[in-house]
Amino acid sequence: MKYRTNAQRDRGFKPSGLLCAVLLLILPAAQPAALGTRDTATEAEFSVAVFVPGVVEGSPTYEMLVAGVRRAAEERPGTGVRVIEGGFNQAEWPQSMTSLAATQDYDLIVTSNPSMPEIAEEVSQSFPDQRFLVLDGYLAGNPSLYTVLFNQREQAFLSGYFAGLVSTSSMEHAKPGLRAGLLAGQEYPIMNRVIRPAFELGLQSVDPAAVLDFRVLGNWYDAAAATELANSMLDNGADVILTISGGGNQGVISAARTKGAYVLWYDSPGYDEAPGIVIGSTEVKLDEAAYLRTLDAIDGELAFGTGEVLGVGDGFVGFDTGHRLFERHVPQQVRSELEAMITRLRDGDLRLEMPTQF
Ligand code: RBF
Repeated sequence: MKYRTNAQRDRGFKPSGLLCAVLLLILPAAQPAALGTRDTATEAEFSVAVFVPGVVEGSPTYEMLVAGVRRAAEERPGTGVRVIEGGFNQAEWPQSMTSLAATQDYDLIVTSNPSMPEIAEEVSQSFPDQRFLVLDGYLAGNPSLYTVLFNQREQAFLSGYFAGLVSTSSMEHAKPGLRAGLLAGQEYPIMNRVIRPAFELGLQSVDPAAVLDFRVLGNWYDAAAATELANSMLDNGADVILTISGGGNQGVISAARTKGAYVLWYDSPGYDEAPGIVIGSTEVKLDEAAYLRTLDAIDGELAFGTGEVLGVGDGFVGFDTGHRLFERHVPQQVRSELEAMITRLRDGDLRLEMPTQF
């Protein structure tokens, strides 16, 4: 049972399975408003605020963030979680984070994306006792923060290598030559200096003459604009597109469906989004990292002041090669070449270090 009111918890409320089922049916109707309104956090023994810089739906990393923190809270009774969606206006995030810290209601604020360590650091100047756990970003040396960065160099390289194999394969929609697209929600240091070049390096490991068509959506939600950009990439000869654009990802799928092309998902397995179109998916275990580090924080064991980097060798970055749709739609030859590359990364035979300074 995920959501108990404080009153229910105080009475030692333990709903039966049947009651749970009934509550699950009526709760959404009884509480239709925003995620943040169901506030079980502030009177809990340990209170966690999850600040989502954007909206949860449609963004794989944010969906994993919320799931991971909730899982940790369920495992430590007495932990309250409140999820706050910060929306797409990035200029408002520092103020929203400041307001959260100013309440002094939360033992921990958890958030995720590469721009958030800096914002948390800024807030910590005014509220040094507030603790932050930031996923998908890096900052070491501030005693208020713990950060977890994923090796996106490895991740983007694997995606590019797979795109290259697909584009040069005998698969139905593969066109002659190697030309692949990458659609980014916006430009930011990790995108420009890590993801984009590593994706291109992956393509060129298959064919040195490979061409990358890089486009920027300019936001993390506009699916119609994403369709237009994807159409343009496909008209220019791309046959496979990696999309990292939040809600824009659905627009890329539409274009690929109409024109006959392939889409690569990035942060979590996306095969079920469009079987036969989304044919490859890297993944970061952001949910697992959020779960583990939130547990550590609840248990008083999180080493604030440090930043960690997790990659393929740690089991936190990978390519989902076990999915039935991957096995169904991708030829054996392509799958085994990809597996060989994953093994090289896992064994440290190929090293792609993740920079932490940008
Ligand atoms: N990724 C999303 O899927 N949805 C978002 O709303 C989103 N917003 C972001 C905002 C900023 C300022 C930055 C720097 C990145 C954002 N990302 C978003 C990208 C995300 O953090 C991550 O880099 C990518 O998902 C690749 O792992």
